Amino acid sequence: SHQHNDLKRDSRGALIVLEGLDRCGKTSQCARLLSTLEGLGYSVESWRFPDRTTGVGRMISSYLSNQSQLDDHAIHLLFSANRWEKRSLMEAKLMSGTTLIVDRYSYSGVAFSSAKGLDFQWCKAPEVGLLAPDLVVYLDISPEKAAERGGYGGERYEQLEFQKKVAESYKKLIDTSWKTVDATLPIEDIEKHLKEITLECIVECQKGKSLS
Ligand code: T5A
Ligand code: NA
Repeated sequence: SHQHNDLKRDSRGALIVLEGLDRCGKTSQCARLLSTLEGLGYSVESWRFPDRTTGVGRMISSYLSNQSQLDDHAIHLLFSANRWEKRSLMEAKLMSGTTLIVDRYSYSGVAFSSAKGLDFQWCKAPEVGLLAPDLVVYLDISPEKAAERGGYGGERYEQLEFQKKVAESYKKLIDTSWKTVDATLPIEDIEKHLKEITLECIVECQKGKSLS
């Protein structure tokens, strides 16, 4: 019917973010969630930050792989700029009805930089004005357990002592709106849980919750 078409056109996609320590399983779960939602007929895309494909992203990638050195503040602002350069495209996708599953977002920016000792509020400031997620899922794993997974690959932050500090920073960021999932469960169990909570969120957004 006419009304049905209007509803469809007006409904927007959901901005869903997965966060956690290195090796918590975000990338595996994003891929599974993408195919699950596609299978259900949803318009959905999988994104990740850092997006290493842009000019800024290449600077970040070079830093993470220890091929370049940067002041802690400078790299923090590059991570943030990497989100800002994608903001308008993200907004357009969401408004056109596409759900975005995002592997890391502003919270990673704040958690990792503040774990180096940078001021917490200073770290948050450049993120103000980016799109607010409709759902943040924290894949919860201890730094010790994460370190056992497939071995760290040697990127800059993949060290147990540093990851312990990142875990502490995340504890300061988590609020009641986040959903925490035990990341040590079998992959299939986490997948099932994520499917349930993301579907709930997508339905809410389709009902017309405005994008903040
Ligand atoms: N960063 C990022 C900042 O400092 N500031 C920022 O603003 C942003 C956005 C790069 C680094 O940049 C930092 C954070 C990072 O240190 P990245 O490229 O996203 O970020 O790298 P990671 O997030 O660290 O990606 P990883 O590949 O290390 O971890 P994932 O994606 O969490 O984990 P995944 O899915 O690849 O799984 C890791 C291993 O565990 C196994 C998998 O098979 C794999 O071997 N696994 C499980 N094993 C048992 N049980 C389960 N449930 C499992 N799930 C996965
Ligand atoms: Na990593």
